[in-house]
Amino acid sequence: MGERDSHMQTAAPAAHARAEAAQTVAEVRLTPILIADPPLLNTHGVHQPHTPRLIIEVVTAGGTTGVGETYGDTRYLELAAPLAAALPGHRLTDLNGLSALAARVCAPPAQTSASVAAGGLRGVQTADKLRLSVVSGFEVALLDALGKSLGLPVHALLGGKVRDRVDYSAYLFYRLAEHPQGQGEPDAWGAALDPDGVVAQARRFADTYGFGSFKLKGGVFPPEEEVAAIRALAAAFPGRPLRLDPNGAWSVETSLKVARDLADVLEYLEDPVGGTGGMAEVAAATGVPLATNMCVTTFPEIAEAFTRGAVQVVLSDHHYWGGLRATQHLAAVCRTFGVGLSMHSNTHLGISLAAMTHVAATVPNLDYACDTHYPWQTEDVITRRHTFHDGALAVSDLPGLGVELDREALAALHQRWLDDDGTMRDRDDAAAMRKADPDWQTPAVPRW
Ligand code: GKR
Ligand code: MG
Repeated sequence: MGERDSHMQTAAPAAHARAEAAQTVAEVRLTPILIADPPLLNTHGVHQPHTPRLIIEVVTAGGTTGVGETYGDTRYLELAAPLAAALPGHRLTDLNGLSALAARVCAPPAQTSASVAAGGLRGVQTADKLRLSVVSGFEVALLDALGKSLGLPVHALLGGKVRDRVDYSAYLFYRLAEHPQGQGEPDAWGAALDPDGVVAQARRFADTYGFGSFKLKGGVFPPEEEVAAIRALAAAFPGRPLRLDPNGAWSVETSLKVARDLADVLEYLEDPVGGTGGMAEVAAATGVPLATNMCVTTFPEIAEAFTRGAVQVVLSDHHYWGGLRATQHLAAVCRTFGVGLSMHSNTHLGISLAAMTHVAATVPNLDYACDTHYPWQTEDVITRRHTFHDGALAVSDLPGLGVELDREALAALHQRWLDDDGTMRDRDDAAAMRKADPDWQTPAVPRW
């Protein structure tokens, strides 16, 4: 062996070791924040003026910072802290190891039983699901850092994009003009409490962002009023895909009546009734496709729902499914069973929207425009907000997620979290509603 060959043999592993060391996590920063949220109504109540999010930063030994975002309520922070403490020394590429590490270090939060706690707007909250929601924020931060250190966009790390644009849908809400008792800042949207208000809101969404499909958050008013609102949308936007989502507030009978009334205009009906059994009953008796982000929210829930034909569309959400790769796995299962795929959204900022867009770009069977709350969020922690054109976002080819943290904005929103007296650090739509109606309780289901 010549001198040059032997040098190459020792240099290559050395270069690899150096690259690997540079791609190792050196520090993790967790920043809980409170962001402004408008008075949007749902079947539980109304959004509070501020809502929590958690921003995760991982800094590598090579000095690269990756960012992630997830839910910021106390029970998520309690899980994120031990994972952040255990992460230094972890390789960015070891995403499988991240899940294993989280399973080891994240004890179930005190207020959630290891099995199943009360249902919410996003289905049951198991300890596993809470942990996965935290893991997903870290996975996104690791992928962002890895992409930045390699000069590759996150979609390339996920196998490559199959589309250059991702379509989003207008997320319409019944809403108040202002938060009860004058809390928070009023905005320019005004109230939307009837079909005219809903159509005016939809028009503004269509004119400003170009959205071509519309979802109305229902379960707020008696079903016949919500049917009238969907009818008004159908008349104002003929032929456009329409969806209605009462978050499981209806009985099987009511769900079937709404399905009959709106069969000619609905793209799908989302979680009309709570639980796989009820969804299966409704699905068996209507041709309107049923979508869910409530009864199929984890892998163990898939088998029963799919074999019973309870859902025709799953709304994936990388936060609670456990990350971007888990979303791809879910997509593969849906493809296998001929079940459609769309994307759910909860109040989120630009980091999560970037993550959603990257993974959505890699999924061949993304059959529907994705939900997003983003237009309702006027604050952000990234320097350049995302802009929708013709209802879609262009898929970024910049390294990582393609977003840059706005440190000043992050610090200000964190200060708001520090200053909060504890009332908004945990989302509580029923408590917010009690400011307007002191007797309000989260309604029992079925509500209608
Ligand atoms: O933000 O009020 C809301 C929504 O109801 C949200 O919490 C749901 O999780 O958007 C979600 C949904 O589609 O059910
Ligand atoms: Mg939903």
